[in-house]
Amino acid sequence: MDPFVTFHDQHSPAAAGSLSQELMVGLAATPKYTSPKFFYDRRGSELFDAICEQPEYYPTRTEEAILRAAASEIAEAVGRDATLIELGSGASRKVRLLLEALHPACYLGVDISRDFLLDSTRRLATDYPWLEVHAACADFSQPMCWPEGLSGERPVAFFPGSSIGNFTPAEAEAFLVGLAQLLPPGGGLLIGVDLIKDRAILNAAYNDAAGITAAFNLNLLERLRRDFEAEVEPSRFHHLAFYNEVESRIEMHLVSRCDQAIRLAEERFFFAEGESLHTENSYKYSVAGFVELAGRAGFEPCAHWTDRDALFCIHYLERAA
Ligand code: AVJ
Repeated sequence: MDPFVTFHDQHSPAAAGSLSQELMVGLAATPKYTSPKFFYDRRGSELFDAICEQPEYYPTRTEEAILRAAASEIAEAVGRDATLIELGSGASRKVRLLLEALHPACYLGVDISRDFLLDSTRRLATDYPWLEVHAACADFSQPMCWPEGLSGERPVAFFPGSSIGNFTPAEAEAFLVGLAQLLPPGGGLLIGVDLIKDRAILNAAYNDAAGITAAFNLNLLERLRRDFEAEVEPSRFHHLAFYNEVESRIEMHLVSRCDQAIRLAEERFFFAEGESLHTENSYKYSVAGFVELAGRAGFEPCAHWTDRDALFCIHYLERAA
């Protein structure tokens, strides 16, 4: 039997042209950059899942442990019959740790990776027959609106994995302002945020020994070839990731091994040997630092949960009236 998922397509194919435009703006900039959302084609989403299994990559297993340990407290804070909206739902694995305790009226998974989203929400609908499941293919880094027809008493956004760390603090604040506008007063935000910690732990997490993070980073170039018909040779770049203590962020780069050009559409972009393409930032926050940022965006802190080693934090906040 085909499990029932209501699909909302908010990511029009017309956006493909503007995606390629967006790539070209970053490639023409100094220093060169691309948005981390370009990592997540099907292969990229699979590689990201593999990163989460690496022993050095503590965020996923730590957040899952917190969710497991705090599920009933989280449920108490959030309340039953919510409309649970997961942003960047990916494999929809983490939400499973909450569904029994939370018993939401409805689940909406939002992700930019269409096939991946459909597969994972279908599995969810199969495993939780009592749950009304929706899927929205959307780029939530852009203004969006909730699709029609979601049941539930109160929308609660679930934004796990410290995905918020991909934004600069100013962007994160603007993003939360936009999110607050999508929520009624009293609407909730359950958000996972990676904590500032010893740099050795951070550097190891983004330089796993098995080379999965490197493959994830380099897949961006494979993807430029596959989906954007770029001329680029991924083996002419190498993975670089390090903690920038001043900015409280991990930076990921693809560093050119030689002087070369890559071609996208009709444009050529020149890289000197050693020049980098900045592919990702992953900001880290203190508990107080994040509460302050969310407060400026109109969210009031209700509760937060961390692990014993203070590696990761889950905050529950409510939109101020
Ligand atoms: C999905 C953005 C939270 O920053 O840790 C993991 C992505 N990049 N390893 C992170 C990522 C390299 C991840 N986020």
